[in-house]
Amino acid sequence: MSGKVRQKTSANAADSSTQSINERILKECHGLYTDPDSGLVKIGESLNLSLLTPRKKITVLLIGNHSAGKSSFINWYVEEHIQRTGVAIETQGFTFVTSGRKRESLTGNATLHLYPDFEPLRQIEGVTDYLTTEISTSKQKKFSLVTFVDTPGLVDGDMKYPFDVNKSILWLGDLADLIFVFFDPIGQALCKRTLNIVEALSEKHAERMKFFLSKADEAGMESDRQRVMMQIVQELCKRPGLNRTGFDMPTIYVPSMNQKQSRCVNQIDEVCKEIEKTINGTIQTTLNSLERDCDNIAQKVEQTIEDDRVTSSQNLKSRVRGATYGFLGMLLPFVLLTTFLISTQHKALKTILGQDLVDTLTIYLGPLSKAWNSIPKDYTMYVLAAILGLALFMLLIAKFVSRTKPTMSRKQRRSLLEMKDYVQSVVKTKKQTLYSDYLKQSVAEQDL
Ligand SMILES: Nc1nc2c(ncn2[C@@H]2O[C@H](COP(=O)(O)OP(=O)(O)O)[C@@H](O)[C@H]2O)c(=O)[nH]1
Ligand SMILES: [Mg+2]
Repeated sequence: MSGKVRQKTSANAADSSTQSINERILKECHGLYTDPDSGLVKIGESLNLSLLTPRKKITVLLIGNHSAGKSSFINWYVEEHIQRTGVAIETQGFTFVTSGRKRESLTGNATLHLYPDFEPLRQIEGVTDYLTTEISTSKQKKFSLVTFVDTPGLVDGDMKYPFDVNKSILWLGDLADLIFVFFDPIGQALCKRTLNIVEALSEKHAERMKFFLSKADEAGMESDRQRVMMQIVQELCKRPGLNRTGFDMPTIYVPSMNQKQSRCVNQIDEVCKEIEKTINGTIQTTLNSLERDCDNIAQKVEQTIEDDRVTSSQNLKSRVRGATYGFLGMLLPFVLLTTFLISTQHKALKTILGQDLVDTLTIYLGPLSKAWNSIPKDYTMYVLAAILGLALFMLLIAKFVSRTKPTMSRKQRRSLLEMKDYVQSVVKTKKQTLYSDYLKQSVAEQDL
């Protein structure tokens, strides 16, 4: 007996330790993205890369008819009476059930602050007033890694919801990692509204959806249960949007509610397994995305530096070209003016340049200055103006071709390289450690 107890305790200890490893992995990954100084999101922004921050928990959306046992399931999972059960349809809204440091209830506004991803829900009129968050301190099962979203019970008929339920659920479905559909044998198991929503959701998220026959203990004898299942599956198969080859539908019930002592098989553990599977999948995806994002950042840094190098060399070419045109633009009027002055034997020239220089220039520029004499006197002004115009034009070209593009400062380049170094060494090493922690733990789990 004592052996059994010890075995159980050690299993529990292993469970809580693995839970904390997974929790830690997701938290640390989240931290690597959101750190205000060196977070990957911030680094990404500076490189024009938009990176998605991984979530710390998975989101499980529960949908089903009114009274299908959704809230009771959450209470069973969390092992705390958080959600009121058997509630009237009119008062039902959406409840986020999550773990935290203290028991607390949040209003719609606070909920949207806590879950910024869900902020667009505000656009659906009236929803905010029907949103709440229940924070529980429970650490049961994998609750510390799960956020349940309990939805209003669905019914057919004239029931008026104070907001657009269908739209809200479809919208929540986009953000959920898992969508559990509860069909119960007694209630309106085949409520049209539920089937419509299920069909619409499965068009986009078929692989995330899992169906369960809830409150299976109330289904009566095995034959009755089979009939109910058949009916549900038949209804589902009628829906073209739900083109699945088969419907796996474990039968579940909250053990403590089995008042009639039904001997029906309870596959409620399947639900827990689905949750665990999704958590493990999320951890792997998160770590893989972390690696990919690091590679993308490093690549982008290299690309940016290469682009900058190309720009720098283009800038250098532009400068050389600009200087050449500029030099020509300056030289042309100087040469021509000098030749002109030489040709006119201007005195000022001698005073400015001195006799020797004028003599040298006369030797070199003599032939050109002779050209001036062939121009009729009346036209010299025009020719001069044209030459000056040409020179001005050259200077304009010089200005135009010497335009440069901005390049990085040395400091900027250094900080880029630091980023690359950071993601390639620090973050990747961290990722490696987290991955091996995860694998060690999951292999150990299988050994148990
Ligand atoms: N026998 C039995 N009753 C259940 C089970 N789950 C819930 N109920 C009862 O069914 C009623 C509706 O449950 P609730 O969780 O509020 O359903 P919801 O509307 O889907 O949230 C409540 O009176 C529960 O006590 C179950 O597994 N077995
Ligand atoms: Mg409920």
